[in-house]
Amino acid sequence: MRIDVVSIFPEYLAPLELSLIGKARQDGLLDLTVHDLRSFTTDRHRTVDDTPYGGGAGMVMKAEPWAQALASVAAAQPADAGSKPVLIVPSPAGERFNQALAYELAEEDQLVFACGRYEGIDERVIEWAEEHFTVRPVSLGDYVLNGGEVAVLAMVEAIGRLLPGVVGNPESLVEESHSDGLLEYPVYTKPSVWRDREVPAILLSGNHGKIAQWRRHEQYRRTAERRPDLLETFDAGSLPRADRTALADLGYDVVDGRLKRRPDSGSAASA
Ligand code: JD8
Repeated sequence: MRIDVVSIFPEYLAPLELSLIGKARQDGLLDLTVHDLRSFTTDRHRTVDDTPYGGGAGMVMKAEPWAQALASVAAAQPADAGSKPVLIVPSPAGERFNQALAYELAEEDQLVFACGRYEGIDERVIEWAEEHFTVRPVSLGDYVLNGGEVAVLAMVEAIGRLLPGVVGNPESLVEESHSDGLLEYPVYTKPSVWRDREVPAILLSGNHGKIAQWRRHEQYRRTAERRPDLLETFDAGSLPRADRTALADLGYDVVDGRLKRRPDSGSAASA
């Protein structure tokens, strides 16, 4: 996969030279280039912003440098590529980024990330970009950041780790939080007793079937307690009886392959 990032703070993306993503780049699994938007300005002051039409506080990012930068990146798309590159525009007004979108984007040949700053990018850039890209405004979450770089760091890591060969043991991707629609189970390591706190005995039993069942039930408990919204879309179509019993203990019944919370079931934490 090829990833291009455009930002006025290219050094903000330096963490992508480290750890798993950095190694993937060194190993040729990920071709990632960061571009300085100011390289695409033509005035002496390398101007990228101006005052907003209609008034209001702050500045807006000028359209022309963005068009020059994005056209330059789009041109780098290999000629044989079947589809337009995807342009991801981090924005508090975007669709929510989640694991499903990470998996979807990990299938693309090329991703381009446009890191806005100030009050945002002139909207005409987004309209113009539709001719050259599949444009996806994407939000990291329902809170306000000062620009798109933090979101790009998170998205590139979430997407990059899904690429073949990046994570040592692909099996570890299967059991992760959100990959199966649930939060992940708690993990423990040596010593088995730490400050008078013991590791759950089942994990020391060597009974792998029971351990897998305990971990799954812990996923249900944690998800019911911390992210009940995820249980609304969880596919409960083919659960073993023990799982249905564990969910019933948490106040959830399986109805037509979906989980339905019993009105009288109080909070999951008290289950
Ligand atoms: C891009 C400029 C700052 C946003 C005036 C504060 C993503 N989940 C998210 N929250 N915030 C962003 C985000 C914020 C950005 C830009 C992404 C470009 N800002 C602006 C509008 C209000 N300032 C984001 N992904």
